[in-house]
Amino acid sequence: MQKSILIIGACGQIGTELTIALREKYGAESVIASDIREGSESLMSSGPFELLDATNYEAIEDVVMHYEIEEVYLMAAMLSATAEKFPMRAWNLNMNSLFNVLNLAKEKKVAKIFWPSSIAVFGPNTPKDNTPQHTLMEPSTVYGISKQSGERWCEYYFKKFGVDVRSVRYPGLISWKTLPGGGTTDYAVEIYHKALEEKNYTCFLTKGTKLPMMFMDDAIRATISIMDADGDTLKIRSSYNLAAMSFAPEEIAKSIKAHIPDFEMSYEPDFRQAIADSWPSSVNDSKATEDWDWKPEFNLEKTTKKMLENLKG
Ligand code: AKB
Repeated sequence: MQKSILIIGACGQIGTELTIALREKYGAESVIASDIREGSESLMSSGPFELLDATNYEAIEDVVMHYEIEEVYLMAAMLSATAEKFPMRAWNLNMNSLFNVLNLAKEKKVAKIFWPSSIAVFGPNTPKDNTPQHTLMEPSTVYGISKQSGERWCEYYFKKFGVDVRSVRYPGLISWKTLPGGGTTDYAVEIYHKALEEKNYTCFLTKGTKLPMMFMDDAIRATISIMDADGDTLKIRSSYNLAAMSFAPEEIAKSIKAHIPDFEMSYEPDFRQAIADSWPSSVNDSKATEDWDWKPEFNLEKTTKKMLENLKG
């Protein structure tokens, strides 16, 4: 099936792999990658690219009209750790970019939107284990507040204006093609690079900090499958809980040690510890399974094997 897709924030950790996956599915010329900066050679050479500021409504509108875009994936955002350093910049980027695409859909200039939320919508008063879809939230980080507000706005635009917006709450994402930037769960990617390069890693979270995580292939599959789902089956238009595995730093270290026996890890927790402590240890994603058949494929062992194989090259 042919359709015209715009990815905003295509050069980041998720955007890079999403662009490649969508180009494989719909054809390179149908998927327009865009970002405020250019991305990897493989992304730039695999199809059309536009330099685009996600906070500039007119610029997005021009690209949408030029390519007759039907679907927008808005992947541009400032993540949790950086957002604590630049609260107003984070708020402006995360909220204005969302309003831009919601308003384009409200004006019927695009038909469907994907917008990512995060486990950061939960806060210190949320039940920590097997966190339900609907529960007390009260996020205590700038990033979490922006994602929680974004969820409310998505649901509002769906109910009030019929905007077809779809969303999942990503856990920490582990990938080898592109490094993450500015998140609290980034340690779970850095650790593989350091294990191969230096055989040791100093973790910025302490032992026992168990967080929900997911391998990128699962995240991309979830993203494409919620966008492919029949809209009538999607009962949640804020954002779906999404889960695959949960682990603490010492558990990922152990899984790496099974492949690199002399790998050592030490702990030097910094300001990101407080962010991690405010998030759930595991989330319940049964609504995603019920409504659009979500099922993860990667556990920690499979993820470690894939990461080390691919990073070794
Ligand atoms: C972060 O750590 O900020 C992100 C997230 C969990 O949304 N990876």
